[in-house]
Amino acid sequence: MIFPVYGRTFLEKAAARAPTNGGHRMRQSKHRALRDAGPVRPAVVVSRGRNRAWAALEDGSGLLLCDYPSLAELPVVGDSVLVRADTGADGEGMIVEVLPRQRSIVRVTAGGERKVMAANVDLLVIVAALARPDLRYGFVDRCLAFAEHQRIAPLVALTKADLADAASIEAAVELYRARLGYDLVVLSTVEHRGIDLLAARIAGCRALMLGQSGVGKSSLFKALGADRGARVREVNERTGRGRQTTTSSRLAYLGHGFMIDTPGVREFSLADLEPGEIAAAFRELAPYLGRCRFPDCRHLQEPDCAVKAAVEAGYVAAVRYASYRRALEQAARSLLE
Ligand SMILES: Nc1nc2c(ncn2[C@@H]2O[C@H](COP(=O)(O)OP(=O)(O)OP(=O)(O)O)[C@@H](O)[C@H]2O)c(=O)[nH]1
Ligand SMILES: [Mg+2]
Ligand SMILES: [Zn+2]
Repeated sequence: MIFPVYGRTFLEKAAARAPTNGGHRMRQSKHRALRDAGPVRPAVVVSRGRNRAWAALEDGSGLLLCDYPSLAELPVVGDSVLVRADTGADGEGMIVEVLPRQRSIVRVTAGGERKVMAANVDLLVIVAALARPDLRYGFVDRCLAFAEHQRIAPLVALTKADLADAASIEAAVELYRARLGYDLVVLSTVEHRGIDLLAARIAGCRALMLGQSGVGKSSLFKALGADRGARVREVNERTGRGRQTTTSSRLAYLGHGFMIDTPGVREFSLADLEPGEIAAAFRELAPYLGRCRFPDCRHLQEPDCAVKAAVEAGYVAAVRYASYRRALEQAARSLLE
């Protein structure tokens, strides 16, 4: 069965067009009735549209399409909530409370806008294609720095291995796994490569996939079988370009954990971080920080910079240092805008 997430029902549309606010009054009284009636039940937000959210009841008994008229803050995917089910048993309900978040993933866009992407996530799966589009080290490095700063475990998931040559796969694996010690998996949904490894790695985790559009997040979601149980689907998954682009986040339970598929992000900036925090989030720079001539050294043009010396000596990879510089520039730019 497919439930529309964004699509307003015909009745809602008709009510919105009607000259009286009868529909509005009807919903108000429904909200009052729901607030006062029945026990509250724990649930998790699995998808959210503009005015309503899908919540999966924690006892596994199903999904409810919920209003949230009395909440000061919008619920986000991954939120643990308390809901009241509609007594009409038509699969509708109301979120009456969002339980305290253990953590929220706040993304700052290149324009400096803050977006809460998800709540209660403990594993950030950084998805990047090895080819088509080419691997963007800068993007991966900013996501890794974000994970370090937020103290969320990262996992680098490199997709489309079937389209990449062995040398470029080897270069990425050498850098991230061997040199920097990050968890990494090389994947191809076409060749079913690495999927079991990924499944084992995320088992029991509350994982969120982060990556640019078209890198293969939804394909992984599907390969993991996450879309099988997920009855929440978007209405217009298929865009005019004939490509399937995810337009809202959705969560699926996988055993004891969950996985969240997200819409592709165009940019990912570290605008919330001070320059010193950005340097500290590049883990291999740690031995050199505090050893420059100037205590507030940004490791750019300054003389006697221990970081630049380490890059020149080959102790720090040039591609990572380039990512660091770009992250600094980009963060400064989005603060100005
Ligand atoms: N050759 C190859 N193609 C892949 C692989 N994974 C995904 N693709 C293709 O890449 C395209 C984009 O895949 P999606 O899974 O929709 O990408 P996405 O990251 O979910 O994109 P957005 O929803 O826009 O963020 C599709 O045409 C997929 O068939 C892979 O491992 N190998
Ligand atoms: Mg997608
Ligand atoms: Zn320095």
